[in-house]
Amino acid sequence: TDLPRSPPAAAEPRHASPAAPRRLREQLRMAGPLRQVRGGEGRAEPATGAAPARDTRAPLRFDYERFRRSLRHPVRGGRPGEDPETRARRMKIREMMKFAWDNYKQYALGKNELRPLTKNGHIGNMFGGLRGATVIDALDTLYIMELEEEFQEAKKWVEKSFDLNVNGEASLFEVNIRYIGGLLATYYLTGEEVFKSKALELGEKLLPAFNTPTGIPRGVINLGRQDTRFLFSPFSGMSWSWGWASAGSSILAEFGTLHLEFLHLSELSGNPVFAEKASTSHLVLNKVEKPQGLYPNFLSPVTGNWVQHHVSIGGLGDSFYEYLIKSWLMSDKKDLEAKKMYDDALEAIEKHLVKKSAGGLTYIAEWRGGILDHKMGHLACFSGGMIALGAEHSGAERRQRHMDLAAEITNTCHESYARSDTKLGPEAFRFDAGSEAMATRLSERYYILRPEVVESYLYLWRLTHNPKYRQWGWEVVTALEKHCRVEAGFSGIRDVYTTTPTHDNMQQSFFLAETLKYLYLLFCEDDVLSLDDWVFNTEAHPLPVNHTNFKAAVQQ
Ligand code: DMJ
Repeated sequence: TDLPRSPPAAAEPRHASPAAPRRLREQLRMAGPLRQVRGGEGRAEPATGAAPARDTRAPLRFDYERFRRSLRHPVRGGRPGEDPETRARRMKIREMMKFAWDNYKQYALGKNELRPLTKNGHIGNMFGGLRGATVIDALDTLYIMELEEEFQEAKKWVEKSFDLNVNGEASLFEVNIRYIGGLLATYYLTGEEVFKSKALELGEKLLPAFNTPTGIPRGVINLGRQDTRFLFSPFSGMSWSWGWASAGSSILAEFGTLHLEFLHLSELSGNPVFAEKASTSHLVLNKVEKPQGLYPNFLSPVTGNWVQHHVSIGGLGDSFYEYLIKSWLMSDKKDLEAKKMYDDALEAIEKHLVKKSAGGLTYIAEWRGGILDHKMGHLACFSGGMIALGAEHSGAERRQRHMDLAAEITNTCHESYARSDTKLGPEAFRFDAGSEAMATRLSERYYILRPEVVESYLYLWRLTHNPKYRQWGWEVVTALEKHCRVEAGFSGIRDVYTTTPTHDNMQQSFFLAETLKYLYLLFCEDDVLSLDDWVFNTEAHPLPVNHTNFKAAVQQ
């Protein structure tokens, strides 16, 4: 999701651990590191609840070599016999990545993003004093594209300059998906300890956000040192709800987008606390009544009840659904609870939100207390890929229905690009007042280098091999080159409906993490970062599927 920023609301006291997390902690203690927390065939514990012998063993030491041997496909590299055009297109995208990185390095290294028009850096206020968002977001893309020199530059910055000793209000969600996700992915890809230790250290700093009556975290966390002997800041480790979120609520797409990274933090540290914290939300969400089976976007971390009935598969809701299906996939299909939550949620979405326009375009509307808003955000366009990924693992009837739905939504998102003058899509498009897949409000005409549409192209390509997805991806490359490439990097544009757009002077870090990575992979063979071995977090950082090797490692 992408959220407006505003100063945190009044500080609230930290709360004692509630009952539900205590129960989880007990389950995890018995299950051992990265065993599935919830029910399903992966649970080996006897019904008696007797703790298995390995309960008392020393903390896990993650066996990286064993993990690498468990991968079913090589991580990167070209393959013999591929056609020259595909290779040339991939190399073009690699060149774009180098250009984006080189300019960031030259003008903004250590800042969070590059401002390509003014040739300086942007810090912003999303990351609580952390710096180098673009470095961390770019690391795995540089590695996968075999930009070795550039990868070494980024790594050097992490080793020498990435400072976690900061004191400021950060978005738990953004720090998790960009920093923790980027560091974890790079560790798994390279085995370099520095990425693992930084991820774990940062993960620890996020834990106080979960100190609420329900265990559902608040959205904003102060990253200051929590050791009171140092009196570093009176707000250190405290958390807040976003000032703009109604009645101190937490956001579905924020507290629901932690599982993938937090399970891996537990895996690598041997400490179940991360998995425990992230898993609490499923317990709470399974208890609360859902209007027509739908999940509203705002939930109180105090009562565990919904605060408002706004439902969206775009901003504020999006990656919650994504992490349900991906949690199941990452668990090697053992987290049956997450799979059921996903299946039920998608069924409700199909029933209440999926609509067809007069012109025959399928879209997913938003829902406000029972009233439909016939609008799709650019963010919602990730859902084509997600639904295709889920369809792949369904029974025959559902599989076909969901593959069709995924293809139709992806087609609609492509239309939102095709109907603009720049061939890039607007931030939101509507299906009302005679409008079809076009922005109707001036404030929704911008494009900020977002990845969701090419993300869906990648999944649809991998799952169908219909050449139109590569063709559509190439159209995006051409449009980016024409309208977003400036002298010193890539910039978002303020209006996709003019061929002489004004630039917004921002090279978003997710352009390097996601947009360019997904485009590159679209022109790779399927076994480069194979979906058999990896799941992409919502910032496109690949995290490994837990094949049986992890279990074997903890049993040694
Ligand atoms: C990224 O940070 C992630 O994809 C997130 O899930 C949504 N917003 C941006 C990209 O648009």
